[in-house]
Amino acid sequence: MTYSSERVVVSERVAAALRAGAPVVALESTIITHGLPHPENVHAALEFERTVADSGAVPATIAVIDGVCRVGVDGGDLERLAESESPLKLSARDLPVALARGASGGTTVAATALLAVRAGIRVFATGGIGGVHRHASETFDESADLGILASCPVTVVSAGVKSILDIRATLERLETLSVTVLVYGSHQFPAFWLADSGIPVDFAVTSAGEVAAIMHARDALERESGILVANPLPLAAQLDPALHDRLLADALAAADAAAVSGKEMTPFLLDYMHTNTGGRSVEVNLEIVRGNCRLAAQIAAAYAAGPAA
Ligand code: PSU
Ligand code: MN
Repeated sequence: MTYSSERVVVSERVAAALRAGAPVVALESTIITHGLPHPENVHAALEFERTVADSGAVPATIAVIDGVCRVGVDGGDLERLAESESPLKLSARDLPVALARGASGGTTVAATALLAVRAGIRVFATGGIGGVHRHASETFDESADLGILASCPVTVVSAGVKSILDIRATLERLETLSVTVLVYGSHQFPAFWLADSGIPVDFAVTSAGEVAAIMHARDALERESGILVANPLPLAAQLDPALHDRLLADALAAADAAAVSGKEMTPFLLDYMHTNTGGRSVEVNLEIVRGNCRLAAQIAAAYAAGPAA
């Protein structure tokens, strides 16, 4: 069933696809407003939608525009959001405030997952989800993405989490929160720009159909928990590990020196990495999201075909 009100509006195209039981893939928008530099973000927003469409599913980019949650933002609004000077970063707890104030902003994985499920969308593609930050034992800085994934029956396709985070702690929290973790084509959890974080996981999957079968099994158990599908980029496409390690150390030191904290932390570290790799990390980032869009579309199609008899 599609959900629509003055506050949450599902676009005609997305609503029609959902009514027809056709595959739909949600896309987040904080990656556009805070995850990628301008002007690559403008092209990226439209390109991710095209990649999903070319792979056989209907894209539904989710964002808040003038106090309305849009499930399926139109191209003009998306460009306007990507070009805005100081856009808001809206996680789940920020949505009520943005709506009441008529504000616009990019929705994080947490906020996007909530709105996607509310609209009846079960598959979601992004670059990397948020997670547990380094030194979280002192700062308590853990993304709301993890808690929301625990309570939303959505399958998120991401390249794991970025190495700016504490990947091991993030996986521990995902276990505690009972989020199912699958790695596509490998037993090693990826580290976003790098194909392998060095941390093994229990379950590798090798096809979209296998993920869909796991989603249907979760439904049969009447569980409302999310599934994380980590999709490593091909080894040949990864960022040079030596460059990666050097930049990461510099980025963390810069964040420390600038006393960055809270919701500014993720955008600060990403921006540092992007501006100091001469665009190379942005290219890798874009390639990762394209791959995740393709896999998410295949999973959505397999899931829409229904449980195997
Ligand atoms: N990780 C990335 N790129 C991103 C984000 C995370 O590699 O753009 C964004 C996502 O929208 C994610 C959010 O949901 O940052 C997490 O922010 P926080 O850690 O403040 O919850
Ligand atoms: Mn945080």
